[in-house]
Amino acid sequence: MEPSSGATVTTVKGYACQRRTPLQHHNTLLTDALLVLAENAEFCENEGRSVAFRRAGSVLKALPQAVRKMEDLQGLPCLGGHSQRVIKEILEDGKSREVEMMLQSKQYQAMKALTSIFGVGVKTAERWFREGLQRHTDVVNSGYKLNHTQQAGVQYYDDLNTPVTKAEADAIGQIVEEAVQAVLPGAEITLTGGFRRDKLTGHDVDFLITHPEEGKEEGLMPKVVSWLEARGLLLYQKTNTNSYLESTDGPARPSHNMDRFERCFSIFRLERPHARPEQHPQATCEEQPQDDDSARERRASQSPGWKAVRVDLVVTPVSQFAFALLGWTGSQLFERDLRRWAGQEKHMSLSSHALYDSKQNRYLRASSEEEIFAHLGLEFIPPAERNA
Ligand code: DCP
Ligand code: MG
Repeated sequence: MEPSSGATVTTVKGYACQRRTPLQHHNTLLTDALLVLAENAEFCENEGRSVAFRRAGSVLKALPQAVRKMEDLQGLPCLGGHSQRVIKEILEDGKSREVEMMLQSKQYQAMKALTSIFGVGVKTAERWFREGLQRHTDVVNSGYKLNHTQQAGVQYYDDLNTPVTKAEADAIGQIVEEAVQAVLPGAEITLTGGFRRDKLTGHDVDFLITHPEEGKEEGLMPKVVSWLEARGLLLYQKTNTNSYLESTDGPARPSHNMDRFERCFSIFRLERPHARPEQHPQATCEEQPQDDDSARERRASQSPGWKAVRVDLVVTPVSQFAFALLGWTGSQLFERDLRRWAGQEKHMSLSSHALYDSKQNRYLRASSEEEIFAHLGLEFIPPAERNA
């Protein structure tokens, strides 16, 4: 259909991995609303619907200008009827009633609060909500038995829900670098995730660790963890060895190295710059149970000399490094569409470990992200433009 006169016509490709999506864009009012709908669908365990709203939002992020009228949307991919209705309402009234109501709803608010506890997924949050819990403090007061991860989640709730800054990510990077060099000289660490896409803040800090000589990285994670623990730098850690075999990454499995992929989910104890004299973490833990508003205010006013920060560490053999780097840089939607593009358009299977070509029946090697994009027949998109 020809766009009516006056419409700004923009061509946008259908897969997020074919588009350049900068961090700053021109349609935040619309994308924030679509994100609420996506989150709500996720809380209802409707992944398809959630991805559909995320895709619609992602297309708007890639536009070079603000959408002003519905005609501006002509020819754009991934905009379903529901997304278009919401966009129309916002363009006309400045807001969407559906989204406003959702933001006000007890269920949305509770699901948002409960799933923001580290270690709590949608299923658990849903059960707790049905049982009357609405906030993380309700969980503390409920007397429910929490697993090790959830205990850390409620204990460090305030810190873990305070965005991590780039400066904090860099400070953590120095610590990880020191730990890694101490246990395996010559090993290399790389900051990935949102910070590699130039985000200014994140919910965690993601690192890849490798060694230029294949095999040297084996068994590295437990040593790094011990080094950090011996210095009191970890408040929590859960190390998965062999995560590749357990993963559901599908057929993109190289026939070797796969049991060497190690991952550590952790919470670092990061000293604040110019911190006041040492306060031991245990002292604060013991204060936690009486977590009412006054307790929280008291804690905030006597903020300890350290901050709890979520950190993900991944050890990868150098032969898989480029795949791990591409897979861990994100964004999540960019990754999802890379895998979808590989499967649907190229008959290939992409994971954070390898790229398998089903037509040639072989793995395609790569030592850089550029080579992987080339294998996939895609123009290279730099990390800062993968904010889909
Ligand atoms: N990733 C993925 N699928 C998952 C988990 C992670 O594709 N199930 C990839 C894409 C993410 C990257 O790993 O961008 C890092 O995961 P994070 O959850 O840390 O996401 P970000 O770093 O992008 O966001 P934030 O800044 O909130 O940490
Ligand atoms: Mg991250």
